[in-house]
Order: sequence, then structure tokens, then C-alpha cells
Amino acid sequence: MKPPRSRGGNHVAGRLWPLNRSVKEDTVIDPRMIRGMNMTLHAKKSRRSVLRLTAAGTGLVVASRYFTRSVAAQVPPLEEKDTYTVGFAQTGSNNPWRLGESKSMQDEAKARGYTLVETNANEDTAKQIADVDSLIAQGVDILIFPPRESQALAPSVMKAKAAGIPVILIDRDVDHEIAKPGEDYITFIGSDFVDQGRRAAEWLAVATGGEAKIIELEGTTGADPAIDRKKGFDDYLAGEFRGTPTPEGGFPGMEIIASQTADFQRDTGREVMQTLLQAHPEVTAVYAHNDEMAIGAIAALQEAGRKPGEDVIVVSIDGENAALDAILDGTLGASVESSPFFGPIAFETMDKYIAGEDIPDWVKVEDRFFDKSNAAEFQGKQF
Ligand code: GYE
Repeated sequence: MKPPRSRGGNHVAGRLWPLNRSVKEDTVIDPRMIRGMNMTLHAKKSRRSVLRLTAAGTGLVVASRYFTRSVAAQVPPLEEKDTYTVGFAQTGSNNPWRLGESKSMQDEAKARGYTLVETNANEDTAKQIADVDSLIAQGVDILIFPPRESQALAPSVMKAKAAGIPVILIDRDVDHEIAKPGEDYITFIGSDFVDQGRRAAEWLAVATGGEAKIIELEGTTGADPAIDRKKGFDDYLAGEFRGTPTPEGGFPGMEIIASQTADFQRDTGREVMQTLLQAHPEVTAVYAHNDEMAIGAIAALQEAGRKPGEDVIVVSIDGENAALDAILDGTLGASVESSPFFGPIAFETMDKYIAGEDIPDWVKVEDRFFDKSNAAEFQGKQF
């Protein structure tokens, strides 16, 4: 179980170095003491610098061990330069969402004249770990990447930190028990996946009148969006979402009759749905953690002679072009948006970090919602 995150607020130990203001060459600062302090320190941008705490005025005597710990609590700085080499370790390239994300990163790097060193893990977590190792070994200035699995990739974030390379996570986050935003990496930029799950559940509850036998197709096991999209959906149906009761105390008439991973992939979604349909012909709704799996499931339903959109209501997440088409042809009910266009925001966040601006632990991406009322307006404009 992933621990609760500190999203939405800075935890004290997670404050970033105010890099634009700087620090005396041999001054060590505990970030907990930076908070609220009016800094008048000199510029200093060496990645290796050891910053020691001036306890003057605080009355604190701090042991050297403590210094070591506080230094280790800092995200490595990034100096101001004309151009940067950015490492981008993509998880795969076999769905429109991934391609849209990669293109967004490539376009933005190109527009700035930065070098983007890209790797492609082909949806293999071990390969992504090796890819990040190799980008670290190449000495990129910064790493920006989506961790395929939240626990498995967290040590990679720590390795980058140890090598003095700052990290921005986009689209997926790591387990905060192992690596913390604002302390071990700059920030997580991405959607509120728990809320995406809630929004899907809310729509489905209305569309089915609160009565449904649901097959859930989960994303990649261990991936942040798969964990959270399940949680938001389950919590809403069970009667309480983030401490707020759901309407009428929940939806006892909505039962998840099967829930299985289909790895965020269209073909796998189709295969898993074929199998689950045989075991659960009573299904009346499908919740897929992404559009690709929903589209695979719709194909499986049609092959089995079912009528998606009529006898089986389908809801999913992402808002890709193919999903908008499916909404318009009536097979998909709705899709909660999850934008893959991280290039501009990722590089802007990098600028802010270089400039020493305060960056929250979570840079939240706001998502729209697509159903038949607005799908035509966005058709062909997504990814
Ligand atoms: O929903 C899915 C992709 O990590 C948020 O991963 C992303 C998800 C997205 O493969 O389509």
C-alpha cells in the first residue's frame, strides 16, 4: 500500500533550495530553517557544494552528523546555462498517449534548443531502471521522466540525486516512502488520479441509475495512476471520497464483479475482456483505467454480440482522439481527461527551479471531461 502523499502542500523538510538567492560558500542550511527566513545570501550554484548550516542566531549547536543528513535532504541544484542536456526516460511507445507525451517533450526541447536524450523502455520496468542508470552515467543536466512503477523506480530517483542530477517526475509519481518530492526530486507534475477515478464513478453512477455489475480493467500493476484511479473509483462507490460522503451514502447497487490488469494496453484490454466476459456474462458496465483498454474491451464486447453503450456502459480515462470517436459513435460513454502534454510545463518548472522559485511538491494538472455533449468539439484535437 502506498502511503498518503503530501500533495497539495509543502512539507517543511521538503522545501527546495532557494537557488537564486544563494548561500555563502561554506554555509550549511537546514531547509527547515529557511522557511520564513528572509534570505540575503550570495549566489552559489555549484552542484557539489556542501552547504553548511549557520546556527548563529538560532542558538542551536548542530552535530556534523546532522549536517550530513540535512545536506542529503536537498535536491541537487541546477546552474544557469545557455543550453541543457535533458534525459527523458519514456516507458514505452505503443499507445497514442505515450506518443503524445514524447512529442510534447521533443517539441519543447527543440523550441528551446536543448538536447533531449531519450530512451524507450518498451513497457519493461527493468529496462526503464537501466535506461535511467545510463542517462545518469551520461551525465545529463537534469532527468525528466514518468516512472513506470511507483516503487520500482523510486531508487532510480535516489541514484540520480546521489549523482547530483536533479529530477522532475512527469505523468506518474514514485512512492513517497522511498523518495520525496521537494527533498529527493524537484516535484511531481501530473493529474489527480484519485479524482479521475471519482469522476468516472460519478458519471457511471448517473448513467446506470446506481445499478451496475462492473468489470474494471486496471492499468499497469504498481503504476501510480492504476493504484489511484482504482482508489478514487472504489471510494466514491463505497460512500466516502476524501472524507466527504458520496450522495446517498454510496452505491450498494454498483458492484465490481471483476477487476484485473490489462496493462494500459488496447490488445491486452481486448484479451482480458474476452476472458472476463466468459466468466461474467452478467456484466452491465466497464470501467477502464485508460481509453486504450476501453477500446479493446469495446471490441471484445462487440465480438461477443454485446452492445457497448446500450447493454454495457463503458467509461474510461485519458481523452484520446479514438475515445472521442467512440463517444460520438455511442460505444464509449465518457472519458475523464488525463493530458499527456507535459513538455511546456515540465520545462517551465525546470526554469523556475533554476531561478530558485518555490515549487510545490505537486504541480497539479487540471483535466477536462468528455462525453457526448462536447466530444465533437475536441474530436481530432487531442492525441
Ligand atoms: O492514462 C495511459 C498511459 O501514466 C497517466 O499511462 C499515464 C497513463 C495514461 O499509458 O494511457
